[in-house]
Amino acid sequence: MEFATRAIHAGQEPDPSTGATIFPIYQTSTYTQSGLGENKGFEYSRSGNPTRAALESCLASLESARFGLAFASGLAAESCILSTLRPGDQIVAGDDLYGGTYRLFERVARPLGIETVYVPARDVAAYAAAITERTKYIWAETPTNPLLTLVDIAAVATAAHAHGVKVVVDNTFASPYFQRPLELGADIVFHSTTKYINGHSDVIGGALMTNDEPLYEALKFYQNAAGGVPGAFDSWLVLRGVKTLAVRMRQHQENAIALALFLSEHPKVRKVYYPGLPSHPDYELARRQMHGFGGMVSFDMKGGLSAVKKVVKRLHIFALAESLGGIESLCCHPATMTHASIPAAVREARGVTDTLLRLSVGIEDVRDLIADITQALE
Ligand code: P1T
Repeated sequence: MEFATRAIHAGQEPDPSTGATIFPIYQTSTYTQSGLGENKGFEYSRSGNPTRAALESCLASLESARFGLAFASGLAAESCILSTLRPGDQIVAGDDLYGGTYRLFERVARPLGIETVYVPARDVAAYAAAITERTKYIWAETPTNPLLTLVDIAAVATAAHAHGVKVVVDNTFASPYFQRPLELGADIVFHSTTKYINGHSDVIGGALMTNDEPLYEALKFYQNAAGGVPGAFDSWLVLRGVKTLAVRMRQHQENAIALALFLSEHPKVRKVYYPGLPSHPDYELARRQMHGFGGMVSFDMKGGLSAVKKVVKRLHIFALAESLGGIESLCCHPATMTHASIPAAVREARGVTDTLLRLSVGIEDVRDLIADITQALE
């Protein structure tokens, strides 16, 4: 079955007891057992819940994976991956990352003896050169948040596997509609399902997918043992949201392309970051490794922070807000919002300047979006 069909049907047979076409919300913490050691596959909802299981099967199908695990947030999914590491282990990560991922590495993992080494995100040779006998994972966000840099997943995977290192890809920005990292050689792909997968800005969630059975068993153990699972209702909302992923992503992209082109010609804009622009340094890689360019556009404004403050105050349709990937358009100032947990000097050195704005381009009529930005920049 093709992607859009699987997004609607995978893991969701009609309910055998009632025929309900839409998968039910199994809002239960426990399951009555018919005898000692006799159950219908579920014992306690931290260990497993049918609604969550349907979501896990659906997301695994969309990422071309055999196994999927759902979590209460994207960071809970990331923490589960970190749980497989031990003191002394090392991660090599691209240097443009969501601020919360950086905080998890620096303020949770590092004090436990797990070190992260950062390399320029698009430099394949730098990942390979940073690998030591302590390296367990290469960790790549692609496209990156907020600068939309791409990591060549196939090339990084080849270099990593030559040293027995596994590759973790944060696929939140692209969504599986536009990019499937496991098909390119990654070992684990994860999402903040809060974003495009749910798509309606009403759930916090996460998921990870893999084809590596021993790794899946270890991750599933931590999902239950550490317990960062989503509730049945949130699982159901994500299952409902993901049904429209294909149509949403096509419209996000159409609107994003129009906005990126508009901003590229605007006199108050210094630089536009969008991998679908032929001027983007990763445009050729994007065409090779992705099936589209996505709905996120970042841009650097001329003038200083005061000009940025005025623009964000004047936006009407774009809400000034963290997060992304919902049907409504959002504008974020990474330096003071999503990436504020990165020390200013580190942030500036990576290009996340005070004049950078990040747009999550929604699926409203693009004429209204362009009009909103036009009046705000005037
Ligand atoms: O917020 P949570 O569901 O825990 O997911 C964390 C996360 C992980 N990876 C990426 C690429 C992300 O963008 C995020 C969350 N990001 C935002 C809230 C944001 O506005 O960038």
